[in-house]
Amino acid sequence: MAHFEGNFTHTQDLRFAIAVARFNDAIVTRLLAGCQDALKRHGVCLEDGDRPSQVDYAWVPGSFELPLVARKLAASAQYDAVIALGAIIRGDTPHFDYVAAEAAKGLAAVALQTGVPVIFGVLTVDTMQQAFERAGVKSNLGWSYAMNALEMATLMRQMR
Ligand code: INI
Repeated sequence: MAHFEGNFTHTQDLRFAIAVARFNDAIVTRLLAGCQDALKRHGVCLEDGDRPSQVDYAWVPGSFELPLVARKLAASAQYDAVIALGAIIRGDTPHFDYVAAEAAKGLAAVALQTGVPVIFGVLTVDTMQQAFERAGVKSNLGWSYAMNALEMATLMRQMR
């Protein structure tokens, strides 16, 4: 009987790409900091030093652009998982709905097309306050996105 389950301990050989949307930068940089903190505390090397960095970054203007860049990263076959970070905050126009729908659909499609886990690290909230609460003022979902990436990356390695 096969039993596949990801873990948070066998992390030393993993490679991650983080695609970061600059829009709502005050929120996204906090998500990124939470994400990096969780990766680092689970043994992932972030900076070139004694060990080569296990994480690369790609910056895009907004969440709408995340799927294209996530696909490029995932298709490169260099990464065990891609983490896409963004923050979409509802305004007075329907713009939110278009951006949020395309980001969600696009990132899901990338994972299915490439077979590489893509973590949906895009906050979709009604207000800036809700965004800050989820980006470090209360909890930091960036941390959870990193844990999701670790779990999926180690799971996929087991299933090879
Ligand atoms: N991009 C975001 O990441 N969050 C938003 O809240 C947002 N809003 O509300 O407009 C947003 N728009 C920019 C969009 O992602 C593209 O960068 C832009 O439309 C150019 O393609």
